[in-house]
Amino acid sequence: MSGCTVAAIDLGASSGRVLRGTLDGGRLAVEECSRFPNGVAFVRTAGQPDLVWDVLSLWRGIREGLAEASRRGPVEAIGIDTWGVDYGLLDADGRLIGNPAAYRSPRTADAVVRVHGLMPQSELYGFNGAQHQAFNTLFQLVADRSAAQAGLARSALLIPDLIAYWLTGRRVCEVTNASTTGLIDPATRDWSPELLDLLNGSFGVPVPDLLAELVEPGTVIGPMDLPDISVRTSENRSTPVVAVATHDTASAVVGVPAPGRSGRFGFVSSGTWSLVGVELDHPVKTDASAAANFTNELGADGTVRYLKNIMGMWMLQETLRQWREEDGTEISWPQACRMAASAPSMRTLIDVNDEIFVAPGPMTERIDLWALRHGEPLPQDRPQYLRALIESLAVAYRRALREARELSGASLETVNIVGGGGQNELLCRLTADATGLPVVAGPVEGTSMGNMVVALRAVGAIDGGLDEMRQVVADSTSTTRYEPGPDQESIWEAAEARVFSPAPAATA
Ligand code: ADP
Ligand code: LRH
Repeated sequence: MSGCTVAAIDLGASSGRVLRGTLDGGRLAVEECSRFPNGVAFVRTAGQPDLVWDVLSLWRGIREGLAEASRRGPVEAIGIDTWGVDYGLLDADGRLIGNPAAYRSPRTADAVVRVHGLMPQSELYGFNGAQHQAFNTLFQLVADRSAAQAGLARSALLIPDLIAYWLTGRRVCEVTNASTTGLIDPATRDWSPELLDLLNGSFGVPVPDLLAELVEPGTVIGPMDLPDISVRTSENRSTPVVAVATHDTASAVVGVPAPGRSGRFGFVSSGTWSLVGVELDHPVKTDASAAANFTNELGADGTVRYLKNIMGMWMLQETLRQWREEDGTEISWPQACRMAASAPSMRTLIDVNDEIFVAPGPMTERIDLWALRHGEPLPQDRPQYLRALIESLAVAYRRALREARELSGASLETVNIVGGGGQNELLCRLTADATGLPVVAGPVEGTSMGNMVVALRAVGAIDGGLDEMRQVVADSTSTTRYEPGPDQESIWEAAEARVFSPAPAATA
């Protein structure tokens, strides 16, 4: 085959994939080489009663996927992207100490109190511009400090950097993902000295020694170096691993098919989470931004992803799992969307970002609890639960995009939805109505395409910046456009008020 082929390792919270992407005549053709399940695992062995990632099973899936990618032909570069914030600890010999904890583990509650006791969120925000989330790496490192393993740990590698280390033997810390740690100053794109001092001085976490050298997206880490799996370039060299925009959201934003429109599209990276925001060329660290809990994560090519985490498809995933486990009902995604579409609109609305929805486990009781506490009617059947979740997501998107505009001054022409959630037609349509903006859905593979175009540029197959990379994505995929319906503003304004300023409810 002609053209230039790269492989993307894309680990999402619900599944992992290895894909090949071939750039030929300006178009990128993507093929899946392997897909393997992912999810947080409860580990109840003595000494580790916590939520962890089964990283060795992911590693097995990656190895099989790379072997398959290589069987199909030469590969000029490999890029890795995964979810943010989590890390593996390595000992002095570079061996992984235990399974990496998963961000849904509640183990950081005490660490949050202790950190905020020394430096309140408003002051932290002045340094890191990061939204408060109890799972930010900063709090996880404090929570891990007294664990026996922390005494052994010599190195902490975020998940994509851990995979890159296993593939190449080299340790780096790619900056887009590092920006999810809560330890980066988004203005300098470097570690915040004040926050490293806080971790080291007040909590004895041995930073910066634990942290690897920061690198920007596009940096070649090194050739793949595994004894038993060989992936080779067309010149028969061992394929280089490139630090792409290794935070999955950063790759997803590179993969938004809106060339030439940076700062004029709002994005929803829609998967297990919905990451909702705008792309800027500078961080916003005002008090109002801190109060709205917006984050300044770093993007490729010097950009800032100014966004808010919204609970996303997680609640739907867990609800479908609950029903499957309760009575064996298997509901596919298209079925779930049809069920929700058949239910009455605006019946039950909830704040999807309430902390009660973070932990794994049955959701319907928690939805009922929220509804009871806030004077919303309880859903009566399964379609009504699904409708409540999808409509409530649209309300949350509306609010986040309005805040993003107001706080950053961005003026938006479209909302671009990339990722698996872009296939949810009901949610796309409701988002157009709720925001009053046209929604452009696609590509589903935005994250892996964003991963691939940065790798392709690193090996010289694409020239230019974000516009050129986005042009490749735009030329290689079809998107679906949803126009907002007429006269929707007052309906959605009322919906937003119901969720975010509810009237006092009867006590449950
Ligand atoms: P992650 O990277 O977090 O694992 P993905 O980008 O793979 O997430 O998206 C997974 C989500 O995509 C699912 O939770 C589901 O909500 C949505 N999805 C997948 N397939 C469909 C479909 N056919 N119709 C509607 N939604 C879908
Ligand atoms: C989405 C994501 C998100 C993080 C969360 C931990 O997959 O990377 O951006 O906040 O996972």
